[in-house]
Amino acid sequence: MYFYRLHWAVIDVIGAPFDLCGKRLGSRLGPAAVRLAGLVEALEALRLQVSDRGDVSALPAVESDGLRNFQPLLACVKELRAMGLETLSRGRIPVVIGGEHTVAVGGVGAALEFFEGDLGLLWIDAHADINSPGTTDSGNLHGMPIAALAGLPSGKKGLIDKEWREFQSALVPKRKLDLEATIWYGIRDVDPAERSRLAGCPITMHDIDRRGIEATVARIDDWLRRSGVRQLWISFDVDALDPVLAPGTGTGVRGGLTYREAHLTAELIREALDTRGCPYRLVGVDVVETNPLFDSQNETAKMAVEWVASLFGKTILG
Ligand SMILES: [Mn+2]
Repeated sequence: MYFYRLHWAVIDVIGAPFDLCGKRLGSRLGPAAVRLAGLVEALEALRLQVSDRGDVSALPAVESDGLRNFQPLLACVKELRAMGLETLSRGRIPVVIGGEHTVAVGGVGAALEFFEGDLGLLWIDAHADINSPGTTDSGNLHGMPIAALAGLPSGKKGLIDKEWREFQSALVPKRKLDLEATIWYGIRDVDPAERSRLAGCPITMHDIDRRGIEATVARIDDWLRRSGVRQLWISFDVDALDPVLAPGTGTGVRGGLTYREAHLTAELIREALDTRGCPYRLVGVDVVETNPLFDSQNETAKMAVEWVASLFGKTILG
């Protein structure tokens, strides 16, 4: 067991300007947009100590017969994983700015290793992101990060299978993501092959409409307590938000979270984390899929910054 003391209030911001495994290019500009929207300043205003570690390197696209742009992705997530491990070992909280959602495997993989698999994952997203190479329609790896983290097989043969295995062994050799400790939140565009894989706690937009945010976040808290994990990683894809509010993403799906719903979610998660005796703690965050090429006046990046500030304790009356 690691002796681990969390220096609450110390955050490492890490940019991952990678977008070669998605549908549209442009989220490589996400880290710059989110920084310009004031991420570091917003966290500092909450009296948190923040250090901006800069960006991991992003290689150019390559032609191959295997998974599309697999090599640049592998290089990016390996570097991110190493930085994530360093941040965690110093007792700090990594806040990773994407880039597309594949970059989440870097940070989540690092946390799985560091905490020896004792990790819950809250995946806030329009999509379930649990395709594997054998089930995907698009072939885009950005729809597969959860399958990779959970150690699901590729369902393919040859080079694609070899690369998929290489990807998984580079991320989490032993401690895979436990799908029973995975919570999806805000999903509304789920492929048929993905439905049977949603083992943990899938919360759709329908569930949120029906029960409301407060009851739904209580369910998340309950699920985490029952699953027994002591660490939580939150992966926030801005496409969870309604595209009317947050157009700056390449993967928008109508019918997402409103501004108030998104903030109430973050505020209530913070409340749960700050409740005396809460058995789990927040150890890492991703903010991904911000794509300024589709945005209007950087609104989506600003929204992302405000959301992260709410998650870290910003309230209306302070
Ligand atoms: Mn996603």
